[in-house]
Amino acid sequence: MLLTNTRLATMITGPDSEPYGEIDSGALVLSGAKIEWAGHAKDLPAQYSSEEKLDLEGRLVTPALLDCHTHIVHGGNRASEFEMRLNGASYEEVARAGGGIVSTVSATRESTEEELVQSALPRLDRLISEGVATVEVKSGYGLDRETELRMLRAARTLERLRPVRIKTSFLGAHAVPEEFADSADAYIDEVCIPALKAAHALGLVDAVDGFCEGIAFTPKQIERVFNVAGDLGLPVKLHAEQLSNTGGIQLAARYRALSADHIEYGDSADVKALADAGSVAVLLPGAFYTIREDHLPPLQRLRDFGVPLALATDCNPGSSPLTSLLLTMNMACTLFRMTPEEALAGVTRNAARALGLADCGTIERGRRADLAVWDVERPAELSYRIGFNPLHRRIFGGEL
Ligand code: DI6
Ligand code: FE
Repeated sequence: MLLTNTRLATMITGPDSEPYGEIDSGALVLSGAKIEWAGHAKDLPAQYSSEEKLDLEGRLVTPALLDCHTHIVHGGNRASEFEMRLNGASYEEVARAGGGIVSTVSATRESTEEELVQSALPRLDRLISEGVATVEVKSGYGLDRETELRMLRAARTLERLRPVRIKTSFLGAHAVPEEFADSADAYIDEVCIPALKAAHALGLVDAVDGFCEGIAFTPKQIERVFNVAGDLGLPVKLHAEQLSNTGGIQLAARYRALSADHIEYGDSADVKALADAGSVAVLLPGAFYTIREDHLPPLQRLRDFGVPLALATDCNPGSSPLTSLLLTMNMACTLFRMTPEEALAGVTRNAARALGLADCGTIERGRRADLAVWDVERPAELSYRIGFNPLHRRIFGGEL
């Protein structure tokens, strides 16, 4: 199929290329699930001119978006806790009313696999409606073997129910469950690691994640999980330096993590370690906004060291009940002062890299034909608007 009359933001950029790798009068040839040819319309090889044509009427085509950090599979929500807080309830009162992460763990444990799937679908559909083709989904609200596996199975099921690619991350080291209060080490050894091995044996795990933080796990505890990931041949990533600096980024870099995520409290040495490791920095402005954080991630340092920047929703019921990647891009520009070009690279090329995917995220020959067609004049509009969805159509694996 030949797509004509279009502008392409290829997102292949370098010192000599146009911003966004933009091609003004572009054409695209798709063959099966892949891009066969992309470039200036005037350079289109004659052999393709007899293909079935789709006139895009001058619209902008970008790579389809990727949400590379989500917790969209979970039970319940925390709206009542949100409301209690805004009515003046203290942290203790919220906790006594069963609030916080433990309430999501209880709700998830009480949910069947089918219920987890059904409650995740509307969130997934919101993402897809904005041109998303790949979504990473974490476990981490089960914190027991059975429920962690159920979350991951639900995540895999989503891929069968919608035209979308799902990448799973095992996040058993997300929080210490109540039954292991004060024995986080025992939780890691007796539950988290055996659950990871079981999930891997069932083919449910694409990567291993953890929450390295004062309120969660220490680098030493995460390291034990990462060692098992290494034995199983699984890549790692880490929630690091979100609320304080506990050495998570350094650990992630030592294990050549795909990404370090949040990283508001990362310092210069941390940024250098990420650069040396080739890891992606995944910034999550939805969580920054929701918890009203005021410590900005070290953006200029990350740029100076050439660390690839990705963006994601962090969609979760506590710190980021956000299901819009376009709004995420706007927040990254407004709150973090990222440029619209960085924001688009953050949900395409660099998000693919954060997931270890080499077959998508840019528009070029041989890549998957996962594309988004937008009713916009220029790519910056994708980041500029607040709560507006200009998607014209999405192409997934070459399918309109
Ligand atoms: N970082 C966060 O902000 C959330 N988890 C994490 O690893 C909080 C999750 C929740 O409150 O449900
Ligand atoms: Fe998260």
